[in-house]
Amino acid sequence: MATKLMSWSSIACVFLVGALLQVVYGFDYDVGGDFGWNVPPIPTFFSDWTHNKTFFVGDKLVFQSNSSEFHDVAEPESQTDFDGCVKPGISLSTSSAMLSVLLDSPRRRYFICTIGNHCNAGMKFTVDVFVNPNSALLPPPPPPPSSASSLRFGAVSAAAMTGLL
Ligand SMILES: [Cu+2]
Repeated sequence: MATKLMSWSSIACVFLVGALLQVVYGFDYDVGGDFGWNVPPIPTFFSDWTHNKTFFVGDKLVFQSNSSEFHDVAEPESQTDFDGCVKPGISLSTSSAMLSVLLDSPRRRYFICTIGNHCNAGMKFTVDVFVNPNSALLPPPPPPPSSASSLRFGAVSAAAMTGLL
């Protein structure tokens, strides 16, 4: 019984530390899960993959392809280019089997593969990157009300008290 309780609390502890680390250091997402960054079985495969995920600043997208397939990763700058599978001037990666992309700011980003017809076949997805509400990197809260207004409040309450007395 005691050991069981202890193991459960250890698991909870590991989970909590994990969650904390995720907040501080971000989370690495393997794009496409176990399937990886390859030509998908259905065109909506990668948008389906993003569907139940919330991406935060500090998270990383890890693109990994099968060694038997050749892919790249490129970032169109607009929805129109993304929709049309328009190849941007610069690809993030042209040949490496693995690429890690840091989600560095809160904005929408578009990713496609520009090789052959892969983008039209479904090697494309968007991510909306949010500021993590639990992040320690949040900007400091606004300063407290100025001392002038609290002095005024003090004077008013002093006057009110004098009136009451
Ligand atoms: Cu490809």
